[in-house]
Amino acid sequence: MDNTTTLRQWFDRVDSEKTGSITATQLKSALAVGNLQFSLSIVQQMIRMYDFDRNGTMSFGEFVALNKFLTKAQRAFSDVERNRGYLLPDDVHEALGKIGFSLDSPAFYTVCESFDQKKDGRFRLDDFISLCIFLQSARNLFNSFDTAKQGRVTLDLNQFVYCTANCRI
Ligand SMILES: [Ca+2]
Repeated sequence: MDNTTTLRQWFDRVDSEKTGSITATQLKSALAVGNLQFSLSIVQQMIRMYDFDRNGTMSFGEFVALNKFLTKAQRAFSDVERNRGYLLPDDVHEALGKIGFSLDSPAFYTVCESFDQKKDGRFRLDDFISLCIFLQSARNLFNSFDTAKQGRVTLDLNQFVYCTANCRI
């Protein structure tokens, strides 16, 4: 999906009640039709990331922004999947690098473990996208605390709880 007309048609189909915006449940089932299985909480996270007017649903403009991110993740996945249909952890590391995430080993392996849905060390496109959505939300949240742009934040317990609750998948 990379042209506006196709996106518009897709969006309008998903917006079955013609409200001009789509909900997390609608988005989840629409992605499932394309064989991408996401948990509702990941889909809610997708919406939160691009819900610029903070109304809890996704307008077409917000959806275009989300789609741009999804396309980027999808390209990184395709670049390294070598027609197997899945990524191994090393490939995940390489693909994440392509979209600008460089994690150290403890962070990387912890994230991999959380998003390896079937616990078989294989990351399908939906696993990989979920992982990217999580990392992007974590980065956005981190940046919102790192106002001095020092790559480091100090949190009190309330802020820490706020962060973990926000990133919980
Ligand atoms: Ca919105």
